Amino acid sequence: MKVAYEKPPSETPSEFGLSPKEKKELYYLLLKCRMFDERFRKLFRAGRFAGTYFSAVGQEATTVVPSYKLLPQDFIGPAHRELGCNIVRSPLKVIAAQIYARANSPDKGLSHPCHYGYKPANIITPASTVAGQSVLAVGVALAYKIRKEPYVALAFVGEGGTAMGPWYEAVNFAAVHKLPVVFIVQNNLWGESVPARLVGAFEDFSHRADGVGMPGVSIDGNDVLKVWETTAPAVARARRGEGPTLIEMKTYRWYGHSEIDPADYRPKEEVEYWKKRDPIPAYEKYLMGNKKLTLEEKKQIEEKIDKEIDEAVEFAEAADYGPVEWVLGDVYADFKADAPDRP
Ligand SMILES: Cc1ncc(C[n+]2csc(CCOP(=O)(O)OP(=O)(O)O)c2C)c(N)n1
Repeated sequence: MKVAYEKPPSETPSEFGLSPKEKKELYYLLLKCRMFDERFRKLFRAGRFAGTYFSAVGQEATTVVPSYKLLPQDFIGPAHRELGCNIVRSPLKVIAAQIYARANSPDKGLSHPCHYGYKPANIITPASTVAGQSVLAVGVALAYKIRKEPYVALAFVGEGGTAMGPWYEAVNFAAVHKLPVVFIVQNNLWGESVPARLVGAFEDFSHRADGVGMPGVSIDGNDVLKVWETTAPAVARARRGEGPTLIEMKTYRWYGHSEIDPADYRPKEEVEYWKKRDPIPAYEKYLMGNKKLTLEEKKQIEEKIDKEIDEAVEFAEAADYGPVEWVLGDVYADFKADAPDRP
């Protein structure tokens, strides 16, 4: 992995230092994201829910870390691989119900699996149209600016999505109007089976920022502390009204585009290379080396997460599907079939 374009953030990292307790909490969230993801891959393969499943294993740091310590009023515009944002801000049972497409999901079970959104967490259900969420995030940021509210929107997209016209329009508009947005581009080298080199004629996707007059930076998206030290200043800058930032995070998805994709278009060596750069053991090693985490604590955290996942799966599996009228109810005015209480 080459990062040719790394620029220092505008503030010194120490201003945004995490306490030992917060560092441990971040570890818990990263591990929860990984364990939930691996469990749901298995559940899909066991036929426990339909459709497909979009795993984000390997990319956890790029979503969990930027979502950590945001204000509740801050907004997140995720795409289909942003499980980590939801792990930080939404109850697991809500996420599980969405994947299972059950009536108690926030989207009434009507969206595609892994299109997680949860209004109380200020996370919008992503549009299936790639990059659509970046347009929405910019709209929300514009509202924050007009209302003079000190809140920030995070807009996530894959490197593939940055080739979309609407994404460019969103980034350009945010730069012109100095909107409080942080654009996070997760460059995992592949958009379905299309390699990054066929999407942008450069090594670093942060160059996309150059043409719109926005600061852009490329970083190792598998380095937990680096992600924090880059994202936190960008969020603070947006909150101060100084405008948007684009952060390219270089990372990798370990598995296929979704669970129905064997991903045999990728060289084995590439997969192995990135698996050795797993963000979670590297962070764990850092914590243990600095005596901020013990093996015993790690075991306790794993047991706690396992239990939380069991409960979320039970919640989803105990629920029904919504009636078919709900499909029409959200399209035609004549079909008024609103869902009952949802989580
Ligand atoms: C406009 C549009 N074109 C194609 C698709 C199908 N599609 C869904 S995700 C995806 C790949 C997106 O790649 P990237 O933005 O790099 O994100 P990643 O899947 O790698 O996380 C494609 C082609 C879509 N949903 N919308």
